[in-house]
Amino acid sequence: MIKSTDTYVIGHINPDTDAIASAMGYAWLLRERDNASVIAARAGHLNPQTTWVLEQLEMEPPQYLPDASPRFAEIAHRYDTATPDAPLRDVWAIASITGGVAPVVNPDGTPYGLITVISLFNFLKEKVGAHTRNEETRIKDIMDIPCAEACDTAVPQFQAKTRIRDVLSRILYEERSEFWVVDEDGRYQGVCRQRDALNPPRLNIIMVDHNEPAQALGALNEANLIEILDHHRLGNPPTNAPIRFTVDIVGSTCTLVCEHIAEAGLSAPPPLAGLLLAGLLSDTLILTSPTTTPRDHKAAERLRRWAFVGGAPLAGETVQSFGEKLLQAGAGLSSRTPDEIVSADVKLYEAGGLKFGVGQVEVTSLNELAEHQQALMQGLIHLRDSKGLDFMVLMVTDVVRKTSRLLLTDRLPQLDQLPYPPLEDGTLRAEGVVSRKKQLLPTILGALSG
Ligand SMILES: [Mn+2]
Repeated sequence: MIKSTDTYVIGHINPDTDAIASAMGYAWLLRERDNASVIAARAGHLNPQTTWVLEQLEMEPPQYLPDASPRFAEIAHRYDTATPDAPLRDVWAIASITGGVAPVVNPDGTPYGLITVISLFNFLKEKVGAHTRNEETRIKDIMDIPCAEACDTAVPQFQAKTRIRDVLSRILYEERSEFWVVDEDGRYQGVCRQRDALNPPRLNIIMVDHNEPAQALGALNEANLIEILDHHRLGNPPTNAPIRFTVDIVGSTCTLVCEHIAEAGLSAPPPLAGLLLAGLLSDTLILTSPTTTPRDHKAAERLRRWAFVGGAPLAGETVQSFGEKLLQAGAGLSSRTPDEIVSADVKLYEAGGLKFGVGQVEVTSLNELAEHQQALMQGLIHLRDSKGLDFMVLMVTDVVRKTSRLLLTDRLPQLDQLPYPPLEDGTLRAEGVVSRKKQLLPTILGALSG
């Protein structure tokens, strides 16, 4: 259950291993060091590499949080309930405590009706009459009547997981000011008040491994952004208050998390250390990508020491052996559909008046490209059209030979000056290019602005 009193550490959409691992690692550090109520989350589905590594380490994936818009669960008050045959005095007691509302719930858990100030007034009006001709009716007798008779049975119901803003206009135009909150089976979860729906509590969000709203979970502007920990180019949203902001030139966000853990005088438990090492080795292609810095080597050394101890899931591995299995687990064009491959690790950008996406897929040999090239191009065109982009690029990266080939949906004149020679099969040869953020993206941005 998503709760606004918690803080969520979350990586980018289309999460890769660094995004998942850094969120889990940083959430752990904040709990361990600060005793904070912090939970790791993910903004999308796991890729095959991350799935593989979590299985190896016997770890659960973080909680799925596709958007930050507050939901009814956030504002549901779980008031005490009565059954429809209970005497009115029972619900009167509840309503006296809650400020005029009492839920009447069927024995199967579904709502029967709400006792509200208005429903009570209407009920008394009926019993006593407009001209108090029944004024001798005693309160004691009224209190013996089953509460079902005093209920409003037409109160709208909202599911706990429904976003409040999606039905806000309905709530605003409704005469009533209290509503049911129910679960997926229509069972009582609580009562919400109109005033709470107008000003719901915001989720606290810490962004890791990204800082651009376009790469973030949905409705980021409906959350409190409280911190950013990242290693990408800047494109961060404005905030109302100062926030802790760390963007540094290292090969992975897991490197930054590892440094913070060490600075706190702590050591990550072996499975978490293995996961952080996986994020680091995945982003740096086992410390060979041009994004790799001495700090990444130092972090890998530290994580290796924590992760490969006797009795741990990765006992007996080396950085190289673990890294190779990891890259192998995410690689290949055969195990997924072309649509899955092109959308699994895609990032969207805007520059020079053009919207575009850059996807990346890893292979252990470029020989397998020819067989899948046409299908991948179809997948890229689908994605371009469904996202309303001007063009799509797919980086097919050979993680063994550390080089890439590029598939480009559109031969725009601006892209003619890219320094990658076209080959006979229509792909571009990007010799030695393995990093989207440090090599390919700056080159494309340069071409579009030039
Ligand atoms: Mn990263």
